[in-house]
Amino acid sequence: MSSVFLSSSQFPIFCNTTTAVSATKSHRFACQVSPRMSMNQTTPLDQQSPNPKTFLSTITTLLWGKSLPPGLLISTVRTTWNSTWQLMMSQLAPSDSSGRYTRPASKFRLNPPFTLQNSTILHLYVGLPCPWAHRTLIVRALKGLEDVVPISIAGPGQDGSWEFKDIPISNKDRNILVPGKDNANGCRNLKSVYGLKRSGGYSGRATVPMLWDVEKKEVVCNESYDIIEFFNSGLNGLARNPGLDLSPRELKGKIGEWNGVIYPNINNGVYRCGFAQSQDAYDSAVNGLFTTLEVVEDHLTTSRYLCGDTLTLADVCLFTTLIRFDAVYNVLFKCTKKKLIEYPNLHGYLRDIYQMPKVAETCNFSAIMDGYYKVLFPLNPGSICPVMPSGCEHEVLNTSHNRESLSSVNKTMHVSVA
Ligand SMILES: N[C@@H](CCC(=O)N[C@@H](CS)C(=O)NCC(=O)O)C(=O)O
Repeated sequence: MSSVFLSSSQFPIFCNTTTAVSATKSHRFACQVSPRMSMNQTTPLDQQSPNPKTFLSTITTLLWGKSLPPGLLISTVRTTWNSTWQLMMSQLAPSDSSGRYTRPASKFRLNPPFTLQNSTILHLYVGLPCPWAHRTLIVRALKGLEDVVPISIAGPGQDGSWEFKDIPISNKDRNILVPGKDNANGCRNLKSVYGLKRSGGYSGRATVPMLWDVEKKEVVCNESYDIIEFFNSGLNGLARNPGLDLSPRELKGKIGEWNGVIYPNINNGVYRCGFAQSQDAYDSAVNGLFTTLEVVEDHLTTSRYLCGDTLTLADVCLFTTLIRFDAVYNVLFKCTKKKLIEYPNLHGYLRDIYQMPKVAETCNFSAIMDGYYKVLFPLNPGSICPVMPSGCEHEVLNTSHNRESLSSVNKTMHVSVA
């Protein structure tokens, strides 16, 4: 690569052998030099998006007086990028001293359990990419709580925070949930909703899912597991499907055991891979993840769901990670040892749950992919969203799973559809 100064009277811009740029006060042009294009061919610079290569070259030329030799350029950029990356990651994903991701605890817990009063009006705030919020959408749908707990669906904003947008109804696919406006408070973003809290104020992370008390203007809870337990058993007087119990007394022990394995190694395990800030931290996370997936794959050979014939809250929690696995975690979070589609039992189990009435409507793959690839900037600086793996298409997820045969009593989930 060689550098060329076009003219001392012009603003000196470094050009390599394939790109030449000149700029004068009155007229700015970019010349793309390629074997098929002569130096005389010009394109107005204003019509072009900024070329980061040229930008970098300009900076180095201004600071250094000439272009940096490639080796020095790479090591300078690597050092700068690395420090910036560490800084961004420490904001995005707090870690311990060995670079292991440590998920911040939820601030508002349902402990002791929330008691409904006659005047209570609940509202649920969610975001479609979020696996934790997805849990609450599934339990709400299975229990038939759509009228009792209306929702507002936020989308990720440019800075990664949750925002509301009024999407015209004509653009909405009616069979699938899409982001929209704040139907309870009319706020433009979730931070403002948290800010409306009457008692004590709040300046912490504005996370989804968040259950809101409309009358009292209070955050009821922002911990997904508390919310799904509450939806399962706390609103039966109002639910359309009160008979469905996703946490029956006799299975509570087993559910707890599975959650104790699945949460650290799979649900949070994928984040521990993606947000690892050292090789050791990644190695131990990825090892824990795939060892646990093998254990579950093995278990599902003879068991239809995690705790036997009955779908439970543990399955809901596992499902929302599995449904994102091939589209997001396998690629963006470096969970690369295997794709989910390579596990026949786990993939059949995924399809079994996906095909339950009302579950597919909660899975918006474009929103999921956009949310992760465009927002987690430090992991994907170019924001390029890859093509969706064919295994994640609705048609594939709708193929038969044949897992009914594993049920000792041939149970089919009964979910009343509105
Ligand atoms: N432990 C929480 C985790 C919730 C959470 O981390 N939500 C993320 C989206 S996946 C969020 O809203 N992050 C926004 C932020 O941290 O500012 C739960 O299970 O509900």
